[in-house]
Amino acid sequence: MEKWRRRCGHLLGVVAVALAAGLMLPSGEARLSPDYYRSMCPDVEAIVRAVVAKKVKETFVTVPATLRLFFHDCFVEGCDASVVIASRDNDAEKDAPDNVSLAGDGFDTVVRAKAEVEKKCPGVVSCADILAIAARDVVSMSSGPHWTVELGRLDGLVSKAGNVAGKLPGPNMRAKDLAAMFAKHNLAALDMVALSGAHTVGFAHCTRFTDRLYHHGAGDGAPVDPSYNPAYARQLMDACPPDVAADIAVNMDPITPTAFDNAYYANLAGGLGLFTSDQALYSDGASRPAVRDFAKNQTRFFEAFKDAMVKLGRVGVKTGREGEIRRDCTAFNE
Ligand code: HEM
Ligand SMILES: *[C@@H]1O[C@H](CO)[C@@H](O)[C@H](O)[C@H]1NC(C)=O
Ligand SMILES: CC(=O)N[C@H]1CO[C@H](CO)[C@@H](O)[C@@H]1O
Repeated sequence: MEKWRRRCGHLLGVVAVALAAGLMLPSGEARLSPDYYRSMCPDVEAIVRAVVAKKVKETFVTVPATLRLFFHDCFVEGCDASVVIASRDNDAEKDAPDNVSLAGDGFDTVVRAKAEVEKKCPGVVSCADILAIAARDVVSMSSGPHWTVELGRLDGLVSKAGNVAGKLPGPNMRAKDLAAMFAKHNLAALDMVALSGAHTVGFAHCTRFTDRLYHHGAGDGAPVDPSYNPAYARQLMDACPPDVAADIAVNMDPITPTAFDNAYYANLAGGLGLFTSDQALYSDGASRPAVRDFAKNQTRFFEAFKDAMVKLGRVGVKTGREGEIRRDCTAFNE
């Protein structure tokens, strides 16, 4: 509240109303608006969309890479493009072990979109907002839902590899622990289940799940996680032998890997969840009804996903002195 007040202090006429709104809404929410750039950069969404479309055409990886980059950005320091910062000493957020191989195409999308936006409206659109728009666009460009993106985030002033540990979910987490982690960001269990549906596109490196194939229940004579569909487990073992190279990856959705659809949820019911954290959404009785519902009705998955993405985009939004409009998305100003 103190920072809110400092920022709005000069707007004496509206400060009372703003404070009242600020009291009623969770932090961050009151400051974002779909019309934020209406006067400063009215074409920002069209500019970003054109860059994203071109990039998706070049490589599909743009879709999962950009979507995941947005998620990781928001969960560490809030949605403030802190994950985009490149550091000379390899100690920025993106260098943390937990960045778990964020694909370069997500970063490239933001950098290219920023370059185009700067040509039209220099110095007014944040990298955090560009990433939020691009994450929406890649979903709708892979036949997923489209939603209105709230704008007005500033770019953060902090990006440290050391701040990442414990903030991002791991592939071996249980549903209960995932829900607890998402709850810290005002995301309900249902939002967590819906957002996990992002695993309907993209790739995962073998090393992220081979423990389920070769080391499950060490020494009990049943090394394959029994919650895997046996045929799927064999397919994964073919793709990812025990001595697999670190850079080998598989599709996360083995059925429709490049379509943003609800196949992910039907997969879970059939034992085709790649990670423990995916399969857990079905094996846990608390989240199973939502998985079943999304598997049955794609419209309901899309509605829940849109709502959850808007809520994700409100996490830890920076305003006033907490942030800046970066000139170069990969570096702090000055
Ligand atoms: C619920 C907890 C989650 C866990 C445990 C998790 C974990 C992971 C892991 C381990 C990978 C594989 C990374 C690699 O091997 O390169 C991955 C990939 C991915 N995740 Fe998640 N994730 C979660 C939630 C989310 C959310 C909320 C989103 C976005 C809304 C998301 C989007 C993606 C995408 C699109 C990929 C594919 C990336 C690519 O192909 O480059 N994930 N996730
Ligand atoms: C799917 O859900 C939507 C929204 O709740 C509903 O309008 C629609 O009738 C449902 N479709 C089916 C086939 O149940
Ligand atoms: C895209 C990116 O910067 N990935 C980095 C993630 O962190 C590892 C170290 O843990 C780096 O080697 C990667 O370059």
